[in-house]
Amino acid sequence: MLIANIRDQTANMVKRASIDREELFRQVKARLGDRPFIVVSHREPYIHHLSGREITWNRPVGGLTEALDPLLRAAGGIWVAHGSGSADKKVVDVRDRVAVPPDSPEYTLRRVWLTPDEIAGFYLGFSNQALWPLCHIAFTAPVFREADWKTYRKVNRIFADAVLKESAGRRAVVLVQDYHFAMLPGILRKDAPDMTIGQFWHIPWPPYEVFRTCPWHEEIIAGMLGNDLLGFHIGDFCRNFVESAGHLPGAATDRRGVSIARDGRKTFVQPFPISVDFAGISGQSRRPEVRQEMERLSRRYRLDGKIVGIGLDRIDYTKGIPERLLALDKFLEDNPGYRGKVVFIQAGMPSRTDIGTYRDLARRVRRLIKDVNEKYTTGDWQPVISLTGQLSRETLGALRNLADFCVVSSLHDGMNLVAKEYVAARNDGDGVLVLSRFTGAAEELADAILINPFATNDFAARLKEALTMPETERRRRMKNMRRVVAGNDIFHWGAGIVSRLLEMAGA
Ligand code: GDG
Repeated sequence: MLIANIRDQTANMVKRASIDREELFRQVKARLGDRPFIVVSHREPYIHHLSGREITWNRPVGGLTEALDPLLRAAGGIWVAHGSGSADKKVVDVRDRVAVPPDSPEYTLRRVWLTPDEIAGFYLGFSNQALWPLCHIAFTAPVFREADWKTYRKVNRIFADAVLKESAGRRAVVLVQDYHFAMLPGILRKDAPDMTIGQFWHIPWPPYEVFRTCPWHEEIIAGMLGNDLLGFHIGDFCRNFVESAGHLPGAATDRRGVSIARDGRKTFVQPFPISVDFAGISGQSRRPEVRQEMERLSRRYRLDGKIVGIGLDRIDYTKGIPERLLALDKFLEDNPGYRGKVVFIQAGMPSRTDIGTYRDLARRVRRLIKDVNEKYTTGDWQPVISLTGQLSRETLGALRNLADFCVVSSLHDGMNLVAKEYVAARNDGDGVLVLSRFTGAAEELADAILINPFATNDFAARLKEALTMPETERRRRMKNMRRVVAGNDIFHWGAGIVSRLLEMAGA
C-alpha cells in the first residue's frame, strides 16, 4: 500500500514536471523573439570522432548538456564550445559551424580551436590547478603560474571573439558556463555593451580571505562583473562572491546583498541549484537493460544477500574518496558483526590525469582499497570492489538500484549530482543517502544522513546508522528527497536561469 502511494505520487510529480518543461521552453522561445541566444562552455554538447575511416558522434554525459541541449533544441540558438573531437574539424563549415543534433539539426554548434599549449595553460593550468583548488576548500594548494594566467586570458579573448562574430552586432542574450570563463563577460561587455550576459559558476565561491590569495583576484572579479546575472548553486556562494566583489575598488554592494554596482551598471547575483533529469533517471530504473545489468553485477560480484553500498565519483581530491575509505575501515573495525555482510562498490571515473595531483590521488585510492581488503577479506568475501573507467548508463542505473546505501563524502562540492541521481533512480522508494554537509546538495536533501567527511569516527558511526535504519524511516526520508528533486529538476534549472536573463533583457 505504502509503495503504491509513493508510486502514484511520483508519477504525478513527474507528469507535472514535464508539462512545466514544455511550457517553460515555449515561453523562452517566444520571449527571445529575434534576439540570438548564445551559450558558451568549454565542453561541447556533441563530439565527432574518427573511427577508422568513418565519422561517428556522441553526446558527452553530464548535467550541463542534459539541461541546455533540450532548451536550445526548443528555442534555437548557437552553442560556442571547444572542438575537442578527432573528427570535429572535418564536419564544420567555413565558419567553423555544424548543425546539431547531427541526426536532426535544430541549432548551431560553433567550434573554437585551441592549440595543445593553449589547452595546457588555460584548461589544465589556470582553470584546474589555480581556480579549481582555490574555490574548493579541500586543502590542496592552488598553483598560480603567470604563464597560465596569460593563456587563460588569451583563450577567454578567443571565445569572446567567436561570440561577437556570432552575435554580429545584434542584441544577443549570452549564457556563459563555469570557471573557465571568468574574463569573458568583461571582454564582451566592453565590446558589446548592449548584450545581456549571464554566467553560471558550477563550483563554490570561497570566502574573500581565501579568494584574495590569487594574485589576479581583482581582475577576475572585475571580469565577472561584466555579467548582468551571475548564478551559483546556493546562497552561501552568492554571499561569498558579493563580499569578495565588495572589496573591489569602485564597487558597491546593495544592502540586501543581491547586486553589485560598478562602472555605472549592476550585476545581480542569485542562487540556481542545479539538478538532474528526475523523470528520465527514475524511468530508466524500470528498463529491462538496467534490471539485467543488476543481475549480471549481482552474480559477478556475489552481492546476493549482502548489504551493498556505492561510491561513484570522478576521481578528484574534492570528492573525499580516501576519507570515505578510512570511515569504512573504522566501521568494519568497530562492527565486526558486519564483516562478511557488507560490500562497498567504489566506482571511480579517472579525471584530469594529465595533472600530477590527480595521478597521486588515484594511487592513494588504490592503496587504501588494497589495505582495507587485505585487512578484512575472509573466504570469498571482500569488503571493497573497485570499478574503474567510465561506466555505461545501464551500469550506473544498476548500481544505484542495487545499493542499499550511497555515500557522497565530498570535502567541498558546488552541488553534487551523484546524490540527486541516486534519489532520482530509487523509484522503489527505498535506499539511504549518506551525504557530506559540505555539498550544495545538502541544503536541499536534509533527509539524507549528513556527515562531516573529516570526522572519521563520527562518519563511521553514521554508516552504522545508515545500515540499521528501519525500513519505514528509510522510505519516509527517500519520499521527501524524491519530492525535492522532482520539484526542481534540471529543466527547471535551465529554464529558470534563462527566464531571469530574459527578464533582464527586457524580453
Ligand atoms: C561540477 C561540480 C556540480 C561519475 N562517474 C561516472 C559518471 N559520473 C557522472 C555522475 C554525475 C557526474 O559524472 C558528476 O557530477 P558531479 O555533480 O558529482 O560532479 P563534477 O563533475 O565535479 O561537477 C558539481 C556539477 O558541476 C554541476 O553543476 O554538481 O558540484 O563540481 O552525473 O553520474 N558517469 C559515467 N561513468 C562514470 O564512471 N558515465
